[in-house]
Amino acid sequence: MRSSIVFLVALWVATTGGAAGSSPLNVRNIPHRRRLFRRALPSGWSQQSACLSDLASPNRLLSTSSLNSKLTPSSCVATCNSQGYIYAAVQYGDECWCGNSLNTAGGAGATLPASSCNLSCPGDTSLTCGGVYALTLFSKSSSPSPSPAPNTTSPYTLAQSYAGQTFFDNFSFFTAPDPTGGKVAYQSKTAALSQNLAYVQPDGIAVMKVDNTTSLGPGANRNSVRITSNAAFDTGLMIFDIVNMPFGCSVWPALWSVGNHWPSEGEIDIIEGVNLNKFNQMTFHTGADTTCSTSNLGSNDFTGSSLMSKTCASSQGADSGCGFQDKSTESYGAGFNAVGGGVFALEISSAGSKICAFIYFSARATVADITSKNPVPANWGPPNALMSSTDSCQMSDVIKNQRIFDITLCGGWANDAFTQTCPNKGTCVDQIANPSNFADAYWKVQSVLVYQ
Ligand SMILES: *[C@@H]1O[C@H](CO)[C@@H](O)[C@H](O)[C@H]1NC(C)=O
Ligand SMILES: *[C@@H]1O[C@H](CO)[C@@H](O)[C@H](O)[C@H]1NC(C)=O
Ligand SMILES: *[C@@H]1O[C@H](CO)[C@@H](O)[C@H](O)[C@H]1NC(C)=O
Ligand SMILES: CC(=O)N[C@H]1CO[C@H](CO)[C@@H](O)[C@@H]1O
Repeated sequence: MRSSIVFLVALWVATTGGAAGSSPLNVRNIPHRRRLFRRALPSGWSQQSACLSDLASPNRLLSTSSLNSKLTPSSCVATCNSQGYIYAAVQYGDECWCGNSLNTAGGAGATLPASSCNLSCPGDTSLTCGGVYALTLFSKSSSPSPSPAPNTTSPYTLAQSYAGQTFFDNFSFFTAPDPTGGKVAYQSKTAALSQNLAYVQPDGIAVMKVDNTTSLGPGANRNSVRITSNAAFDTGLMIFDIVNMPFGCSVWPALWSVGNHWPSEGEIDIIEGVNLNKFNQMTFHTGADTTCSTSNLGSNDFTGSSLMSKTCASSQGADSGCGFQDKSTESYGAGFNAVGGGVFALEISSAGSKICAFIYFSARATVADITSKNPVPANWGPPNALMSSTDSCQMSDVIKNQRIFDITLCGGWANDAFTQTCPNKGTCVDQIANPSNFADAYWKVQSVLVYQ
């Protein structure tokens, strides 16, 4: 909730499983009349090129050669395969060349007409075994072994369920002034229920909203809702199934978890944004340990955009945390609501003293093992945001997390970003008076499930 950074945006198009195009076999260089090999090649091997140029030493395309008075392409490939090489080539009739890389530095490896590989093989004269400084190349595919079947047994069991008519029973309603300086008056449970700012629909979906019916005088605070779970969790997997999220000019919603003491017990922002932002921002804040960092991550470890700050340790006045921005417009605001929302998962785990926390988002179209309540995060692919600590970053820096939903209005971030994200609308505070500005400012929550 305390982060105040807005950064690069990039459009991301979800890939759906379209039919993979089959690449046509390149038949151009295969000689018509003469077969290259008759016996099957060893498993994983295939012909890579019909005829390539070679050069004299030291510019040979492959590293190792042997002579074989009974040479055929199959016997050469078998020889190279048995010696652990990934390339094989026949040349000059009786030469078998092997190697693990192609040395093209001197210009060897250029494609020649297939007719240049026209010398017959001594082991079978109906076949060709290259030519003069001309070779036929074979290679072993790099990953011939089939990958093991994924483990579909969840490491988790369901510990807490917030859903349906009892959704609000295990949350407390926060009524203090907004710590982020927002122009809101957070309502008690009784007041929120009586004003229909918090209720459960007959279909079991929980709603939390900003007052969108009352006209206010200048400078007045607008009624809103902020709830905190009674239970706190150090580790586990929390799955939030959200049907609709609040957005709009001056609106600053967040779904986040925080410990009892800030920042020493950490904070994780799962959904956060302001005004008309299109992309969700996710942020990890830890206590004072400055070795908690995201600078050790590789760019393929997560799918979001890593924001500027990579030091997760947060304090008053230096509270950027380790931020990530989702690349999908389905992750936030109008784009999120248009697809019926989606599922966010927060996993906090530890391996020894190492902490690993990630946020995973899937727009409405489902993750089967989440739907079936048998979640296996290891099968989901890279998360959208990730903090995976070095050994020195202590687990105790992000513990005792509680979950909070809130919708604040204006306040630090929404004010600062207002003219940029809601141009020509005056100031953020100007928005507060008119209730029609808050028609879209509501959460609809299917469930919050906590697995441990
Ligand atoms: C084999 O190919 C080489 C190079 O293209 C050519 O010079 C030679 O005449 C060919 N020999 C036969 C018998 O086709
Ligand atoms: C599959 O995952 C479960 C839960 O983590 C674990 O208990 C089990 O040993 C795993 N099975 C295999 C074959 O790795
Ligand atoms: C208030 O918001 C609700 C959605 O929660 C919407 O259905 C209703 O039309 C809004 N009312 C006004 C007066 O904007
Ligand atoms: C963990 C916790 O607070 N559980 C409570 C949730 O609310 C129900 C009542 O609806 C209680 O019975 C549980 O103890």
